[in-house]
Amino acid sequence: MSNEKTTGNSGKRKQEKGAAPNGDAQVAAGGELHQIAGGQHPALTTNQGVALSDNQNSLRANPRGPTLLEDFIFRDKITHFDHERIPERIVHARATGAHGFFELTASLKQYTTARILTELGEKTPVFTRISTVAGGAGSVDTPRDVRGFAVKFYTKEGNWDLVGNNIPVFFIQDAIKFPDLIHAVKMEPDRGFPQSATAHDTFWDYISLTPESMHMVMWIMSDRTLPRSLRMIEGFGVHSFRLINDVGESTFVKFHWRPKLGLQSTIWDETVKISGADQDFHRRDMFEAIAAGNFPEWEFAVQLFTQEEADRFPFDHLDATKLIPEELVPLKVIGRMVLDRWPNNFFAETEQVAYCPSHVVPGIDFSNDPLLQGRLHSYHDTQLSRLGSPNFHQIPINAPKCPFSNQQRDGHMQMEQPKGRVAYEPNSLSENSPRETPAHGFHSAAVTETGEKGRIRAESFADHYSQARQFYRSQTVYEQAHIASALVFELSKVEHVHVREAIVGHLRHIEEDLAKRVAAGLAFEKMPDAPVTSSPVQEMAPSPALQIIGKMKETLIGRSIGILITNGSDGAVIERIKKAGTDAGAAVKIVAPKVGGAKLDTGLMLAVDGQLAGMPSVLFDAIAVILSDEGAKALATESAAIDFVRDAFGHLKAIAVDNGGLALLKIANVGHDAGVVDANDREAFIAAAKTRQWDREKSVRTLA
Ligand code: HDE
Repeated sequence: MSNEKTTGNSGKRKQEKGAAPNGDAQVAAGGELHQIAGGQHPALTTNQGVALSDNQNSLRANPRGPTLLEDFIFRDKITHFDHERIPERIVHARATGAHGFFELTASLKQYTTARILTELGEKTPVFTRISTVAGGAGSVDTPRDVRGFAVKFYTKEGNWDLVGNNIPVFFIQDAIKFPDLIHAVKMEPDRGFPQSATAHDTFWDYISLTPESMHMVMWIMSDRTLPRSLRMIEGFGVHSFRLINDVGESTFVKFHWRPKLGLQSTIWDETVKISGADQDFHRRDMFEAIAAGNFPEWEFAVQLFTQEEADRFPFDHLDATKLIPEELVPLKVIGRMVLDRWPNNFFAETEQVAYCPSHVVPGIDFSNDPLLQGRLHSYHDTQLSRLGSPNFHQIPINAPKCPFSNQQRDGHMQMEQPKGRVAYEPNSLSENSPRETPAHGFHSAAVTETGEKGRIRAESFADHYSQARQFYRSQTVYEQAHIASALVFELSKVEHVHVREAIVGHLRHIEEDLAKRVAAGLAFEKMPDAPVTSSPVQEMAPSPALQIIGKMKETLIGRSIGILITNGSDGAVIERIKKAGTDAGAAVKIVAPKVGGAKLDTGLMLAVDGQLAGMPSVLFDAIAVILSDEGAKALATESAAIDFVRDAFGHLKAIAVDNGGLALLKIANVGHDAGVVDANDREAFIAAAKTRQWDREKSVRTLA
């Protein structure tokens, strides 16, 4: 058959040959390369390797007639397409992933045999996936939500998955409660909303009946759940694990990731607006950082402690609603992780990666934390239905990079072709089949377990409020106000008054003042009773390490500055601000009413990075507004320009202005404080841009 098929319109037909738009010849044959459009292109084939002569027209009985069932090329393509999606993760569906490496800088040889924790300077490849929890795969990057922080280390002794979160504690103490917690937070089943939000009745109803969640509630109502960038979050293994050394002794360990760029969060109103301006805010930020060679980096640290030390803690470390304050057990930094490569393919890697907390290597073991124990089952189980086969470990992103071999056989999508007649162990028929390695193989910690069998929660798990109080009291006044306001916001979305009251009742155990602020924010006429608790609240010393503001670094590295200009703006001032920002490490972007550019006072047409309506100030950490008088006048009736400056001020950002910029601020009724500086005082602008103007907040919004 000729390559020139009849479509009934020969002029259109030529255009539809999209693969060769310039009309170069395309003669396909399986597996061969062909010269098309000046490049070497492989032939387009079916999955059986048969070359396609036409990828634009299905086979029809006549040019305008029915499509034929015979068209195996159409069916090959469409059937595969119909099956492109796999079930998304029940939780943590939305994520950003990247490759990188882990490098050990201090050996833990005394504590463990795991080579990844003892071989100094070794670079171990990793794949890290950072996720939100509640939303579906297509949800926005910036809801108020916990971030998952999962790292797969491809060690020489097998894969080790550290599947943590950006918050060091969790909602519940026992894995059997997890399905209820998740059903409560996910969209309500009768109405199918809200997508990815805790601000609704079923979530707070469940929480009000689950006092063990109160410590986690303080964390999720803090700005920890509103990260400025995934590069600016901490990661925590949450549970206690064990390390086992060469003489079989075990030590408890908690794992921590600390971002090199410091911690930073956004303001709630800013977060809401970012969700509208850029639904992929975090994914894009990570993508652009890696593409620019600004590789995200974290320190890896451990808290090590013995059973005897644990026995003296004023809480049970096996309870995942508790953390070990850094002041009690200091962090020891032992390594770093750098993410330096974006995946080639989102589905193949970020979607198909399968983390399981049960993936550990010799020298690392589990504690008895009942939440961890449940997770050891759940993740492997979920991968079986998500990836559809017990052979998911053979998918390249999941396969160990060290040799692996056993007598497991067959199953869906088996990629391996084991040789020989032996598929069992022990055997005497094969010289070279895999055998146990008692000396170096995986050993569990030899611990003695005693006690009564039963569905019993340990008495040591009964204290639900002390660490919640410690967290709240450790925050700066600004952060406390954000927590109180977040509670008012969320509970204001709850329709059932008894649920609002029950939560405020719990807050009374945490901090009476917090309860009062929230009650006032909800316009309660009288304070609800606090629930009965069997465990008195303990006073624990405040831990400044629990703040965000205390851990924010005064730097512009990893941050961005937006300069708003119009026709007639002062080119020299723009250039100097841009240089000052770039020299300080910021990414500087120019925003103008038209994407094609703006004609400066010099007559030069300056290229811009974004159009005003599509690049609001919520996408920047600080702004400069450099306008001619006419420019300021023109923007006076432009709501995107008014919002640009008003939001920057409302989100406590530094603003540099020239005369035109100042005029716009006046039109927008934006105030003037230490964070609003003359564009010629670049030093003052850069200093103000490195932080947020916290004191300004009381002048721009009513906080609880
Ligand atoms: Fe998960 N969790 N989880 N979780 N979790 C999943 O596994 C589960 C918990 C965490 O990027 C699921 O592969 C149970 C704590 C992360 O692919 C599922 C319990 C922590 C990710 C599951 C918990 C986490 C998951 C869904 C209560 C912090 C995303 C898809 C005992 C330490 C990993 C999947 C990725 C994902 C179960 C609680 C972190 C259903 C039963 C605590 C980062 O298996």
